[in-house]
Amino acid sequence: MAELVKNYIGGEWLAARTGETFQSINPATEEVVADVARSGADDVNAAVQAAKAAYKNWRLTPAPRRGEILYRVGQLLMERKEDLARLMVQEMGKVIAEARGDVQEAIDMAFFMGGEGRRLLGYTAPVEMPNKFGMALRDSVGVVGLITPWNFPIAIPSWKSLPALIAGNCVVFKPASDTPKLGAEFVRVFQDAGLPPGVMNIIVGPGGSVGNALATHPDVRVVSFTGSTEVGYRMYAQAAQLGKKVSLELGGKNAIIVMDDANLELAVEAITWSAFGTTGQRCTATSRLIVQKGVHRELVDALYEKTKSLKLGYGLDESVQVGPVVSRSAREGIHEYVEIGKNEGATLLTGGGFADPLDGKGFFYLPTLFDNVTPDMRIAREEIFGPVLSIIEVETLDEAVEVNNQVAYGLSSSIFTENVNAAFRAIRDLSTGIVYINHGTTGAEIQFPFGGTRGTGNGMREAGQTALDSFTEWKAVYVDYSGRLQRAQIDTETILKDQ
Ligand code: UN1
Repeated sequence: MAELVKNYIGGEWLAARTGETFQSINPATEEVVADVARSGADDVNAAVQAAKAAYKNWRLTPAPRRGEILYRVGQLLMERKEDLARLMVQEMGKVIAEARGDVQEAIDMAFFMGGEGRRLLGYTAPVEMPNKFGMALRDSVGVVGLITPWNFPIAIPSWKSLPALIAGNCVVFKPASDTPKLGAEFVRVFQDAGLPPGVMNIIVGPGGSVGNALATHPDVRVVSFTGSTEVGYRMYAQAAQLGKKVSLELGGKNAIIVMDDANLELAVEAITWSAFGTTGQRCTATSRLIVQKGVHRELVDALYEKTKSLKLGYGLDESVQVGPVVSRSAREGIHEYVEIGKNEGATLLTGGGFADPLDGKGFFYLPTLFDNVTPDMRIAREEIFGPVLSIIEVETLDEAVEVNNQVAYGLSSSIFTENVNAAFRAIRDLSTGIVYINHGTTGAEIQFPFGGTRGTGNGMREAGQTALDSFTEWKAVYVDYSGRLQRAQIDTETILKDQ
């Protein structure tokens, strides 16, 4: 039996109370990466109780001290970067260079949020009365539940846990069932960095039982979820009944617009990277290419050649550019969309089927290009989460923007143009949470807000200082040092006269 991935509750690694296990599978080799505790609601409850108990001291620990622990987390992540990256390739399939980038994102976030330990800025403002002082402070909220996906198994947990912890909250973290070992190794970093027991807990297991129990637990004040729109909105509705704050990062249907005046060589590089990097399994991946008529043919020809040249295989091989998709069922879901695209009348240029670079092993799918896609087709509207790019031709910038904006999601968008006026119009009019000029739709940096409009979320943002909004509540404080009753809005004039 492989090593068992356990829960970390109150500073102890424990098997699930159910006694059951499941397996984490390498999507390239189909080997077992780990046996994993199949936890349930009782484990979640134990973790929430441990977090609640630890909160008493953690909220009172000065934020700069909390920040020092986060700096140690950053340091340990740096030391373990290569090991974590290799495990990531094995557990979810992304190629090694990208896996290193995933860990790097967490390192960046650890140092950024460590610095927040000496900021967590509030503000003061003048008040109406003499001898009175007013200030607004960020306050911790208590126990927060973090539910994360498999596609950024270290980065996304870092976006959620680090701001939550620096603000003085305690965490119960549920990693995706496809990447539980990475989740556990991430938490081990906090343990080794000296985070007090109970402040950070992990429960591994299926979304249906563990995720649900966490999102509906009465003692969990905030739920931060990244995953599918369907699950996210269901969770949002349940949490609303219980008065919880919810932060959602859901689907995307991101587009790159290429104008006639674009640098096409650059555009081809960027499109290929954004569409097929991480095998198209990023929320920010490019799944639509909106191309102006004049360069359609030339761009598609170049893109075709580039797409055909991509090397598929096991991501531990540094020369491999595209790894497998995460699971057998994910591959089937992608293939269903390809069939839908063909039935809708789109032109399949290349790809459209399983790939087999490892001779019968692994869940590989060929990078796929569909041309002559119209905006109403399902492959142009629905998130596929795989290496499938739909190409849509337009006549003008206005039409391109309209096509971009008419999908249900609004995470990331991009335009390639050498015309500064067109670029600024696009910045103004593209209705996504992230906009790129002359760069693909992926590659957000941690110091800026990350998130999207419409069906991509619920108006919250991760990363940057904005991340603190999810994990804090404002406390307004008034200090009256006049020694008398000064009624706001009422006594203003008389009190000033008495001065
Ligand atoms: C995601 O796909 O959910 O901007 C996160 C990017 C990465 C993060 C993606 N920094 O593509």
